[in-house]
Amino acid sequence: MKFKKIAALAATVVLSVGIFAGCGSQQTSSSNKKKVIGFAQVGAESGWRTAETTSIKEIPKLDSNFELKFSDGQQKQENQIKAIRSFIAEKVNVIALDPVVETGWDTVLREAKNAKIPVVIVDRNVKVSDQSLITAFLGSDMEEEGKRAAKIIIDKFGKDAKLNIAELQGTVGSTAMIGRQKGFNETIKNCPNYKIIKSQTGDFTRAKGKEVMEAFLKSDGNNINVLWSHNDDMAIGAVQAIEEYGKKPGKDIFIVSVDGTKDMFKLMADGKSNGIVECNPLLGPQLLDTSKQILSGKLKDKIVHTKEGAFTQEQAKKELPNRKY
Ligand code: GZL
Repeated sequence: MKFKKIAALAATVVLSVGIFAGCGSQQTSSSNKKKVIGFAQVGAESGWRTAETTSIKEIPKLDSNFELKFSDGQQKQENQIKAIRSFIAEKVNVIALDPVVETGWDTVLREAKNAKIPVVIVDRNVKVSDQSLITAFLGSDMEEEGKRAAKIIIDKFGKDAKLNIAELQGTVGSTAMIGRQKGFNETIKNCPNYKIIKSQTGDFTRAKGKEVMEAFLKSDGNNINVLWSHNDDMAIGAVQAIEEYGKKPGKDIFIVSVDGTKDMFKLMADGKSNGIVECNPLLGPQLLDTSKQILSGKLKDKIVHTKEGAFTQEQAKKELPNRKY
């Protein structure tokens, strides 16, 4: 009888240790479990975008406690919304969104909030009815970029010059397009003879930028003094169109664009462009840092703007070797 009691007691002890250890191991494994960031990217429309994707995909190399789930939205909002819903279903720790356009996000971001998943808006911004849907924003001041682009033109020609400007707009409804256009137009208000005679979207791509510039040149080629392009890729397409039209880009037509890609710096070093406003795509480290702060409950700043510069043709050759994207 005594032996049986001891055996039963021993079995109970083993079982409870096992369960505890199991819990403990679950506890340990969950604390060792990697943190997952789900990133809903705009697409792959430009050199800038590719550089941003590369930078964010490198997060797990910067910190092996983090894993990245990536979705390419192919420049369609419905794809990005689907991606966010799948991240919610997969119970990621943080959702990062680079929104193709500013509006139409309230419903899906409320679903993320109800699932208690923090959302970090990266690069472009969103317009939502309830700011609590967004935990943090990190990216550029796009209005400032537009102002800097206008300033390069004013510094070159003076505010009293008579200038006809052709504008290649970015993706309609995106923060980059809205902000840059606003900043540029506000700055040239003080230049009574600056006229935007052509303005159309090239959707941030080289192909569309070339196509739209061809149409501008066909209808008014001899009257365009300046090309203002919301990004480098459309300007690169436009340079091809200008050359095929028989004019000299950077000489017959003064060209200013935004991003600061290597390809654009090469064109500017060759004298085919005149000004570049930098927009930093290397947001991976900042997204990792912001995610860590959020997950440890110590978010420092809800809004973080990236630091950027502006460059003219004279600076191109010297700056080109420094370009990281
Ligand atoms: C700007 C970014 C823009 C780039 C383009 O922050 O969203 O989108 O300027 C890219 O090159 O397509």
